[in-house]
This record gives sequence, C-alpha cells and structure tokens, in this order.
Amino acid sequence: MAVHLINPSDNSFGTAVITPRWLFVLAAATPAFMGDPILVDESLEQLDPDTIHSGDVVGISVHTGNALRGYAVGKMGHERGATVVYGGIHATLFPEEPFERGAADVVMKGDGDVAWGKALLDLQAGRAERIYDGGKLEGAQFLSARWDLMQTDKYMWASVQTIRGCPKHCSFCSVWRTDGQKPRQRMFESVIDEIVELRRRGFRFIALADDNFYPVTLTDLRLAREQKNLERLESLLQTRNERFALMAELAKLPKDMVFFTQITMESAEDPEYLDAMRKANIKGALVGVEAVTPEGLKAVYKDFNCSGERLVQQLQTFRKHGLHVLGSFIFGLPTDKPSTFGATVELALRAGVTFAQFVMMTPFPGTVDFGRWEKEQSANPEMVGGIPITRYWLIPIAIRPKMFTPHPSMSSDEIRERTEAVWDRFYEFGAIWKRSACTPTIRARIAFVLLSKLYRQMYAGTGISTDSARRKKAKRSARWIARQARKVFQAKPMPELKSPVWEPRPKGRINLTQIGPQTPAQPRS
Ligand code: B12
Ligand code: SF4
Repeated sequence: MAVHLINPSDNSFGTAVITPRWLFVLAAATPAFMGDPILVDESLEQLDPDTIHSGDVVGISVHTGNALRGYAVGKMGHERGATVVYGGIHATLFPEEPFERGAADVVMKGDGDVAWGKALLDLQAGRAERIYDGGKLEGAQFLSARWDLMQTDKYMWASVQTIRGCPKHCSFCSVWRTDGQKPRQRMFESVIDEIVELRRRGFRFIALADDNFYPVTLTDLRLAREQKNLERLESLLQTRNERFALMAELAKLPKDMVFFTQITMESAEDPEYLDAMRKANIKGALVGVEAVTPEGLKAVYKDFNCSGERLVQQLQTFRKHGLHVLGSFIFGLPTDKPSTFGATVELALRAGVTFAQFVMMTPFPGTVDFGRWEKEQSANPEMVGGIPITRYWLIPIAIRPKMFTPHPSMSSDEIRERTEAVWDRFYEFGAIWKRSACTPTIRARIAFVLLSKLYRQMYAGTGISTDSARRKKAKRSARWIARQARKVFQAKPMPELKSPVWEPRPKGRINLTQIGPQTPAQPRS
C-alpha cells in the first residue's frame, strides 16, 4: 500500500516560490513502517496517473481555489483503484463535497498532524471511518516537516509555521473561524531545529507560514491591565514572551538567513517588537492593508487599521525598522469608487511598500462575507454553467466569473480592468527599478526586479486576466523567470550547522511586573 500525497494545481511552473507545507507535515505524520510517502506538488508538474496503483492511498489537500482540480485528481485515483482521502481547509468547511464531487472514500477535517496516522492505520486494518475530525491541536503537537523528502532544487523559499490562529475577525477571512481566535504557538525550540535543518540543506529564505505573527498587541495588554484581568494578562504575556524567545533564537542563526511573515498593522505601534524582528532577520512581512479609506476598513471589520496619511506613516514605520512590506489591498468593496483604484496605488507607491498585491474581493467560504452573500442568494440563486454562483469553485475555470459579489455601482469587468491597471502601474519597470534601490548589490537588484516581475506574472497575469493569450504568455514567462529566480535564492548547504542543545523549560508562573511593556498603546487617529 503506497501512500501518495498530492497538492493539486491547474498551473504548473516547474519551479515554485514557497513549499506547500502540508505535504511535508503529513509526510511526517505518516507511520514510518508504511515507508516514505510519494509527494506530488502540481504547482511544479502535473501528476502522472500511471504512478497510482490499486490498493494505494491518495491524500489530497484542497483549499477553495484548487478544489476542482483536487476533485479531478481524486476521481482519477479512485478509477485506478486507490483509496482517496481529502483534507485541508476546503474539505474542513465542506466535508460532504469531496464525496459528492471527488470520489472521496474518507474526509479529514481540521489538523492532520495526529489524525492522519490514525486514519492510515484504520485504512490498513479495514475499519476506516467516513469522516475524521483532527480538531485544533495545541502548538506543542504540531509536527516538524519531513524536509528530507523535498526536491530542494525546485523551491525558492521553504515554509515553517510558528503559530496558528488569529484573534481578529476580518469579514473576508476564514482563519479566525477555522484555526480559531486563540493563538496556538509552537515551542520555539522545535521551530529553530526545523530551520537549522533547512539551512543545512541550502535554504536561507524561509517563509514563516503564520496567520498572524503578532498575536498580542499593546492594546490587548493595556486593556487586560486596566480590567485587572490577571489570568488574561498572564496568558497574553506568555504568548508574547514565547514570540520574543523565538526571535532571540532566530537572531543567533547564520546571518545570511532571511525570514518573511504575515502580520497585522498594529505591530507598527510596537517598536520593541519590530526591533526584535529586525534582529531576528525577519526582513519582510505581508501586511493586510485591505483598504485605504475608513469606510472601506469598516466594511471589512478591520477598523483597527489606519487610513489616509496615518496609514502612510505606519507603513513607513516598518521600513524604518528594517522590515519590507508586501502590502495586500482588496478591490471591489461596496465602498469602492472608480477613484479608489488610483488613490490606492498612489498611496502604495508613496508609502514605500516594497511589494504589493491587489486582490479582487472574493467571498471565501467560512467568512462573514460568504455567509451574508449565500443568504442573499438563497431565494433566487444565480446559476453559471448549471452551478449556483455561491459554489463558484465548482464552475469550470473557462467560464468561472472573475468576481462573484455584485458591486453597487461598478460592473465586475470594470473592477477587474481597473485592478489590472493598478498591477500594471505598481509593477511598471521604472517603479520596480526605483524600489530595487533598497537592495545592497547589483546582483540583489536584478533579483529584486526578477521577483517583482515573477510576482506580477504569476498572480495578475494568470489569475485575473480574462484574455487567454495574455494568460498563456504570462505562464510561459513566469516559468522562465521562476527558473532564473530560483538560482538567486539558492544558498550553499551548511551540513556542519548544528541545532543548539536545549535546556529543559523552567516550570512555574511568570512575574507579571517584570515582563512585557508597561506602556499603553498609542491612540490611533
Ligand atoms: C502561508 C500561506 C500562504 C503562502 C504560502 C502558500 C503555500 N505555497 O503554501 C502564500 C502567501 C503564498 C499564500 C497564498 C495564497 N493564499 Co494562503 N495561506 C497561508 C496560510 C497562512 C498557512 C498555510 C500553511 O502553510 N499552513 C501550514 C500547514 C501545515 O497547515 P494546513 O495547510 O492547514 O494543513 C493542515 C490541515 O489543514 C490538514 N491538511 C491539509 N491538507 C490535508 C490533506 C489531507 C489528505 C489530510 C488528511 C489533512 C490535510 O493537515 C495539515 C497539518 O495539520 C493559510 C492560513 C491557514 N491557517 O491555513 C492561508 C490560506 C490557506 N491562504 C488562503 C488564500 C485565500 C490564499 C490566496 C488565494 C491569497 C490571494 N488572494 O492571493 C493565495 C493562493 C495561493 C495558491 N494558489 O495556493 C486562504 C484559503 C481560504 C480558502 N477557503 O481556500 C487561507 C486559509 C488564509 C485565509 N485568509 O483564509 N498563502
Ligand atoms: S485577515 Fe489577517 S488579521 Fe484578519 S482575521 Fe485573517 S489572519 Fe487575522
């Protein structure tokens, strides 16, 4: 019984930017006596069906964007006599769908670190359940990935998760619902051990694949103090201290290492945290700016973000602390007007964000936005190709609309065209070249230009464009650029590098008067 783990994708580029972490974590969760699983990442190359045989187990991970391809892979595995198991965020949200659409034998909801091994043992013993619920594991139970099974020459960045869950509740995001609002943090020792292993193998660029690298804000601490809620304060400080301990250890790793993460904008008000990040070589972060106006932020329940000039200042604060920002903006919010597009890109340029992504409003399942939209549609659902639009991920790509929720004043085409124009403006050669001045050498500058172009081609070129000729061209050039960019990220392996010898953790409560900042958060305009 061979075990296959397949990361489905319609787009294969030969080289990928970031490792799909679940593949290597589930490989670690596969019982050793079953042998090494066979890993297939279709963002590199498409699956060869002949590799699957009767009696094998095929594990497929689906998020909403790749669910349709995932179901095609599952049906193919089933036809070849394999047992097909689905997991991942989309299967967690719609556990019946893989049975209806993807010939599933088993579906696993939630975390797979523990439950995957159990499911495999049950399958082998012929007593598998239909649906497993892996739940939300505590950080100490998260497994380290099997990096020994990775094709090292195919990826630019490896991904390591340090924390899951996010205390916020943005209306377009499902993380706080599926991963929970209580941050689940891995012990820093196991994170560092994993990173050391990656550096030994020649990876110096690591994406910290966290929902939110800043789980405790200064405002949270201030409020807990004001409310004299000592239990909450202790828990917040413990989480925060673990973050600082992790960053202190990251700082001791080889100096050529570069980390990238995702963080909320409130961290700009916490210089102690930003300085620790800089020392830890965390050189960049995706910051969810979403909208540049107060109305836009309110519409997505993100009014903890700043707007206007204060936003520019906050984004610049990251740069002052040595952190490059990948600003993430959403278009198509009900509050957007034609003038919002130009104003947003000009703000992004003025604020000095190093990279930016401009995504079109997508109602992802499990979000507040999706729930509202599904309710609105329930009386008289709009159909595309015989499929209700609220199940848009099942609509074949060729006829799938690019936007789903109607806008009060602009058509979907207008929003898409204006969004494409914004990508073009932000990533025009002159603007990229100007931004590339932040790099230290000419080689790094070239790498910066390549990466900017790659990002633009992979995302906007193949994602939002409706022109198939333009999409094909974007795919071809992304393939070529990705090969060149991969070489730039490659580092000399350091097989001699060792993990620190870890002391056992001291037990007992922490002293609340000594740890953590005492300063209240800055008021926001
Ligand atoms: C890091 C990350 C990225 C990175 C790296 C992606 C990559 N190559 O891995 C980047 C920044 C590139 C990215 C991009 C995008 N992402 Co993203 N990303 C994440 C994030 C924060 C962590 C993913 C991760 O590595 N987790 C660590 C692994 C170990 O956990 P896991 O994947 O959940 O797997 C566990 C379980 O789900 C389960 N499991 C998973 N698969 C399987 C399979 C089987 C068979 C079994 C049994 C179990 C199982 O077991 C695993 C171990 O416990 C998640 C948030 C999240 N919490 O999931 C969002 C998330 C997955 N991303 C999301 C989105 C929307 C996107 C984008 C579309 C954003 C955009 N608009 O461009 C793109 C799409 C990229 C693409 N084509 O895949 C959404 C997906 C929502 C949805 N319903 O599908 C999420 C959930 C975040 C959110 N805001 O809601 N992302
Ligand atoms: S968008 Fe970011 S801040 Fe908002 S809930 Fe999701 S992970 Fe948290």
